[in-house]
Amino acid sequence: MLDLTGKNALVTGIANNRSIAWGIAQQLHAAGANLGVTYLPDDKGKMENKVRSLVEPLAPSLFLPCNVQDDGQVTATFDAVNAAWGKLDILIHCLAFANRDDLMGDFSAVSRQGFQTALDISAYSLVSLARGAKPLMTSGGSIVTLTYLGGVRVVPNYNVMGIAKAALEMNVRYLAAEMGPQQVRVNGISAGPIRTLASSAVGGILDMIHHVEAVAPLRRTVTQQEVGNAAAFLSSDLASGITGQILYVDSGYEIMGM
Ligand code: NAD
Ligand code: 0WE
Repeated sequence: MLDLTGKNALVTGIANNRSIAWGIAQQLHAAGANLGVTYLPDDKGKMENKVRSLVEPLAPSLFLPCNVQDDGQVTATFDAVNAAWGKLDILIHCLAFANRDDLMGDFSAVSRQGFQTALDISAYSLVSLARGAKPLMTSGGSIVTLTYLGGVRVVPNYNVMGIAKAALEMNVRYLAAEMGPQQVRVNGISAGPIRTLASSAVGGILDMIHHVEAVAPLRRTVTQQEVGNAAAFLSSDLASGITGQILYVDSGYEIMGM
């Protein structure tokens, strides 16, 4: 049985009720985990209020602002985890960002600044969050991040995000090798396209979803709940022998060549 009772789980990347991180948080909660939630703070506190009321039914024991571009906020997040829990078992990294203009047109048009922003928020953040989590994962642990096929193959318009996901997936392997001796496992889930805040802002996402529905072995897209179930599995002792892997939760789309 999938049992996460007694485990402390920190979930990043919840923006609204369509977020993949929200699907993951619900499954971790259902499996009995004690939750901490971080959100991306904005000037007016709108995101804070929205996420706070969304996650209320899951009764998180920590609710913290964490903009991963701010090292101070990352440090403060793990200081708060240490103070409240003393130990961390599960870290969910479920965030990404590139400038909208860089997700259309010629890939080669990306600026140095745009490249740095995408790689900073979408890839380096796994390194900084893992570094913060490492000393708190004193009885082993599990780190799970979200990636996409566009980091392995060319997907039109995914552009600089593809390079960021390639870096993210390599981060998974280097972090898994480093943290394995202390029984911290690091894995990625490569999800098929799902309608979320991030993906809906992208032109043509519906066409991509229809393409998956037509050609993927399961002839449908995946849900946030299905990704959440895979994340709960990877976070649990059922996956105790699995580290450094990318698990495709994509209705089988990745295996197809035609
Ligand atoms: P989403 O918009 O719900 O989540 C993206 C999150 O990133 C938001 O919560 C946002 O607040 C957060 N974020 C952005 N910049 C940040 C920063 N500087 N600091 C902290 N947080 C920041 O969209 P989603 O689709 O649920 O995306 C979650 C993850 O899933 C991303 O890594 C994305 O690449 C990945 N993914 C999405 C799909 C898809 O089709 N939706 C498919 C595969 C992988
Ligand atoms: O990782 C993602 C989404 C990443 C994303 C989306 C946005 C839109 C709004 C990162 N940054 C931004 N910045 C914004 O301003 N996905 C896997 C979903 C996605 O995005 C695509 C896709 C798919 C699938 C972009 C182009 C092509 C396909």
